[in-house]
Amino acid sequence: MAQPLDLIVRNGVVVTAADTRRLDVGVRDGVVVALGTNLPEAPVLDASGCYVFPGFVDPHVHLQLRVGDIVSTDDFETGTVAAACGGVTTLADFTGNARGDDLAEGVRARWAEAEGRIAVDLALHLTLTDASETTLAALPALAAAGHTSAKLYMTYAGLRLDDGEMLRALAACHAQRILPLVHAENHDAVAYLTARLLAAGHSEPRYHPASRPPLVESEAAQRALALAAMVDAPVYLAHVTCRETLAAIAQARARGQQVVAETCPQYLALSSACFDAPGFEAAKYVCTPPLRPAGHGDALWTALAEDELQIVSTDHCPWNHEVEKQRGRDAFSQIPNGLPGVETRIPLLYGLGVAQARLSLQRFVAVAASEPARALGLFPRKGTIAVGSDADLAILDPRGTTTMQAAGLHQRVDYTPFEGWTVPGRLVATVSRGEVIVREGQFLGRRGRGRLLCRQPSPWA
Ligand code: DUC
Ligand code: ZN
Repeated sequence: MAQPLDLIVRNGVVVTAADTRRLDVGVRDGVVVALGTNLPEAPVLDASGCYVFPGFVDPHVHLQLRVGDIVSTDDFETGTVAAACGGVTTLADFTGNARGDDLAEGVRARWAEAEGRIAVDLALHLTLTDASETTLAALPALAAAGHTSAKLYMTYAGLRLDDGEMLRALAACHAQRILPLVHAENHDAVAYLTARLLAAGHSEPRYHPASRPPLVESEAAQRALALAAMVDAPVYLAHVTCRETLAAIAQARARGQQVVAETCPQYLALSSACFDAPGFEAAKYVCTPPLRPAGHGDALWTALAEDELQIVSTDHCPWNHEVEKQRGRDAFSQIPNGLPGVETRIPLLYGLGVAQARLSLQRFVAVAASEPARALGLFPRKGTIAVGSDADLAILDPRGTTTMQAAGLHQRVDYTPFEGWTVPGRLVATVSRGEVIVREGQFLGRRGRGRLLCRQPSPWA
């Protein structure tokens, strides 16, 4: 006799990037083992009237990120609980090594911070803060151990690589099938424009976008793509915000390059008009690259729908407005960069994307689950609902609504940029490896239950 199931998610509409079907999902030992309509008796999670999506994957977050003497406010515990409450069952964060540090030790140290605390599964991108022979020599063993992606910054003192280092890093990643995620902004241009604004007395938060205009991003993106072409390497472009970068991506693809491109809800849903907020309120919207004038967001929605952009991550990097953001009272350049969003990505993307007919259900699943899992080298274990996949599920009731308020969210930060917004759709449950970890907004799981994910190379690497 077949072994009993541990759980059946019954009467829902199962949505993957490929199709939409009315099916029950049978789970045993944390894995999907059956999809059908006549599954044997087992404990039931009723999904009548709801969509059953794959657990969502956020491939770009910064939990307890140290920047100088401050640390982003969500730690591995609060950030992963917030993620779970936002329908997310897999996160990818970054190692925190500085230039010259041992990369393997960087993984070990970051994992030591996360272990025993994470509520959902976690991948770690390597951070390549230099491209020395010693650092690059560590890549084969790390790739073999399942760390198959790396972050390359073109800006930020202490993190950034110059063009020669970019070339060496891109080539070394390519040789090991490590997918390089690139933060593309022209470092020297940011420094020049920032100094010029401050010298002119323009120190308020509303000058932040002018210090990093679209050309700062698109010039660096174009350069990263040109450098990658020289060593035949693929590129994952992080947080694309503007039409100019979309054009650079199209140009690279037209010459045959492999480019994976990501944007974030803040660039889809907000604009630089947020900087009209009075006084220091505007500091809430300081992230890099910055929010863009209205119009860019529409172009990003279209690019997502048409597969010019593949992924929506959050770049979740929360700082309290009343505490850390205050460091920039005298100069916008001192405001810590970053917005919270790990808990609000899926409600926003469903409510503004699917419900407003900007994204099909399939495309929604693709950009928020399947393609991020593919980039991480985790598909089809994560990012879809199929026999053999981890039983990671997010159940959403399209008849409900979600109102976003900082006070009601699990993110540990004193604001949300989406305060008071109400969107169609309501997450009703999150299942991680067969365990119902969220029900009606209540986290029911155990902190520490999350696992560090060892990954295959991405098919895009
Ligand atoms: N920009 C980054 O590059 N990292 C974290 C937050 C942000 O806004
Ligand atoms: Zn980031």
